[in-house]
Amino acid sequence: MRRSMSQVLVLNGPNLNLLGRREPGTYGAATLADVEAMLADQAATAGLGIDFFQSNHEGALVDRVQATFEDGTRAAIINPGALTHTSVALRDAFLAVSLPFVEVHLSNIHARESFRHHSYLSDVAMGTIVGLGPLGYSLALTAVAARLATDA
Ligand code: DHK
Repeated sequence: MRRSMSQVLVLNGPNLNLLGRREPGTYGAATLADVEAMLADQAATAGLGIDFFQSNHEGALVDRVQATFEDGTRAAIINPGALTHTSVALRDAFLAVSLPFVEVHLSNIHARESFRHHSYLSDVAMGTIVGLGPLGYSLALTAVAARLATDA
């Protein structure tokens, strides 16, 4: 059966609600609303349904990933913020629901402090995009759309 709308979920973790105001030299001038508006336009052009969720709380993000079991979400894009480097729970949530996802970081985490070099998500992600600013989210959506087109 072919679905008319594919559902993509865009997740952002702690402190990403402050984009545009937070360390702009590292994270840029675009706000999260700017990024989400760009992705909404891109998704509409691609005929994809898209949802957004940001939280500063690990458990809320785990709950949202778990909810994809039932809500028709077929792939995700996530910038987990600092939870990238700490959260076994978020990793396990993605594995629990078998949801394909792309991991995005605005900054190049490999060019920063060593504690940012390890991600608990990268080895179970479809792919990772780092260091390209908001463009990384757009490239991730392109990759997810291609994946959903082949899975349809
Ligand atoms: C965002 C954060 O909040 C940091 O904790 C990560 C990531 C990097 C980013 O580059 O988008 O280490």
